[in-house]
Amino acid sequence: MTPSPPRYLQEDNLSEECKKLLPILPKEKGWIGSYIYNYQGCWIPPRLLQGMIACQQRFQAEDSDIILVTTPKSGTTWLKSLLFALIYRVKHPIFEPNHPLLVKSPHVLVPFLEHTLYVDGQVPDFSTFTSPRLFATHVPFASLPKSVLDSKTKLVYLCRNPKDTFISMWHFANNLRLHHKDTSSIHEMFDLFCEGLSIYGPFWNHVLDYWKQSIENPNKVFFLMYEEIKEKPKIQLKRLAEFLKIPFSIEEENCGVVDEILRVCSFENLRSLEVNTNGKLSTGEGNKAFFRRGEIGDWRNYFTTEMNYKLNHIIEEKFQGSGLKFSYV
Ligand code: PAP
Repeated sequence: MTPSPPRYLQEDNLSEECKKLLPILPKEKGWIGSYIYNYQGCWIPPRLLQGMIACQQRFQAEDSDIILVTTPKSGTTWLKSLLFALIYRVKHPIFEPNHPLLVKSPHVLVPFLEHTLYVDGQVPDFSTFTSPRLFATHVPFASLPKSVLDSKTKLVYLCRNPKDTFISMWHFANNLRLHHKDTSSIHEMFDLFCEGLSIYGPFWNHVLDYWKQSIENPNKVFFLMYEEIKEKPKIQLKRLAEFLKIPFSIEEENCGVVDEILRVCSFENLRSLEVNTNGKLSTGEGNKAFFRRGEIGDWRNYFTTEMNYKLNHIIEEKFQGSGLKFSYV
């Protein structure tokens, strides 16, 4: 039996509101066969659009909430696990042999708002969430629920250099596309990415909007790159703890809490766990799809000189004057 694509990419049983909206939105073919629509400047498939709108209408942020915002394939799974371990380290000491991260996917422990909690227009049950509540989202700044902006909710933003982001997305899409009979080549997908046509894209707008917010409002938005965590994991984890106002104590540092969080959340450790090897998400994806290679610079194994030239040119054009610099490009 051919497995179905993940639930968030299916287009059946959409709400009446969403069905009415779709025909008036700009539409393009997505990477995986279904269409993506442009809403509030962001390219998004219908079911995620439904989730995004439901979330905008109904999500009531609390001052203590922490929301991880990422561009897809920038290391969301990694930062979800780091944040979970960091924030709940009193309730779940990292040395516990049955720590939740050892038995549950980071995507279950830190659910996406539009992608999981609101995707079918359901009313999420927040009663089981511990304060501070920790959520994730991929939505652009302009599409965040108003209550997130009006409250003291903190946003942790993560992106990754666009070349590795594209390669990671391309691999992920290839996995999903096995269920369709569509074989767009890397070049076709690359051209779409360059035109801004990627899920939650354009990539540059997503990154630049949060970058600007992190400069204007540094107590609200903490901006991180995948490469920065890879290069200096300990320093970045400690910065994150300080931003969230839960710094590590000297005792914790001396007892190796910081190192142990990094070890538990490392690619090698998470990938080898039973849950992340054989487990599946409720959306239908195998957890192992989120642990591919976990390295910087894999784009070098795939990019032609032309692709490199083209993306360099776009990076230069889109980010010039912003002060934002990607490394390893
Ligand atoms: P999502 O946005 O769909 O949730 P996300 O977790 O951002 O996916 O992307 C997965 C990428 O993070 C994969 O990158 P790759 O394709 O270049 O390999 C995955 O390997 C990487 N990744 C997952 N967990 C870790 C980790 N613990 N450390 C470093 N990289 C990781």
